[in-house]
Amino acid sequence: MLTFRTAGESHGQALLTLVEGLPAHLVIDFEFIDNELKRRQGGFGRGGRMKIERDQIQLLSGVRHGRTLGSPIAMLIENKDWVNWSDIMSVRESLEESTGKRRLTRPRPGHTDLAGSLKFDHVDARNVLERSSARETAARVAAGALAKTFLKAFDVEILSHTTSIGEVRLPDDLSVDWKQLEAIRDDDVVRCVIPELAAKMVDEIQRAQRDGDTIGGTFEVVARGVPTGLGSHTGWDTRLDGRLAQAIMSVNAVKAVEIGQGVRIASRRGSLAHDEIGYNDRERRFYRLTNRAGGIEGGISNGEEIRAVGYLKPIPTLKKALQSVDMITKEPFLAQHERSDTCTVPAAGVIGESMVALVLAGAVLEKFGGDSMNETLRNYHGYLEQLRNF
Ligand code: EPS
Repeated sequence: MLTFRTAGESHGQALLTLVEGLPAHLVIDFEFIDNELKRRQGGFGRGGRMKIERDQIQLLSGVRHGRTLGSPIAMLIENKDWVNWSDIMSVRESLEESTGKRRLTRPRPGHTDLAGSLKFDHVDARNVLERSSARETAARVAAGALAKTFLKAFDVEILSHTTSIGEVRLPDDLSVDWKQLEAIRDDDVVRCVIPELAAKMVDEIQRAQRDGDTIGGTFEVVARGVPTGLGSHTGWDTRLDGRLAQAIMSVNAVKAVEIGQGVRIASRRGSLAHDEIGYNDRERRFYRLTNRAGGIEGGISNGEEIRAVGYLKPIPTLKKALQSVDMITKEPFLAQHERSDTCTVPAAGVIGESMVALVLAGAVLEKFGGDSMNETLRNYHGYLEQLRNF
């Protein structure tokens, strides 16, 4: 079973990721992992923090001479900003003066501040927000990069693009193809495939910035090369669509997930909602004339591209603060403002890719098993032969 865990506070010393269950002999591409981290750091609308951080992994265990050992893999990403917070975020008991600094007692509506403080009995919401911060997603992307590396051995590739920022959106019926996704440059500021819309998206973010406001949007993750048969209809928690939805929904600020055209087909008739079936004699495989289902039927991958859309709310740290109540005095106040981003949709697409990669890599290992890459690949190729002979 593939599992991963992260640890670390946003302004603590470092972020950590522990990945368990990858087979032995997977060749690690260190540059690829760092490049994935860099992709996540980009995007128009990020705040001052991204000028400080230069995310890179230190791989600490589970790999020897560039290959996985089959043992737990530990990775560390330094928080460069920590030097400015080492007293405030000290793990040891600290001076009264530094514990009081950067205290947050006026919770931001839409943030974890209040619910988390009440639940964990903290009078300083910093004890909550430091972990709920989207900084944690850097550690997820490191794990996701390993999952992507693993999937590549099975010819599965994953990319994403921005489908809307605020009111600026791609046409509903436009299906962006793989070539268009590949053409998005790593340093693209909004990661939208239509240049005129990309320019409007930048405007939309700038306007929000000027107003001291924030803005949300949507991204689509596409996985190609996924074999038929990942996930299962046999249990509520084995369904691949449900697992993907949970994984994408867990990305900070994501409030809804759509598989394929799931939201859009809810208002259509059945005759315009499903994907008709064809058979390719030469390749000896079934295929679909359309892909409204986003590559999953009955919770099982059907061999078409897997497509999932994440919907992000505008992030809740606003310069133009909303009404709140001080947690200690109970007096009404405007919520506290922290340095933050205006828009994180382009970065969220990269994080979405990682979450999809982790779910798919887990589903591949569940189906094909194996302790070494040779064993997993042998089982996989045997299964492909079975499909061709069906
Ligand atoms: C975040 C607030 C900002 C973001 C941060 C997420 O950080 P800071 O409070 O240091 O300005 O930049 O995102 C990251 C650090 C990152 O790596 O994505 C928040 O409150 O969620």
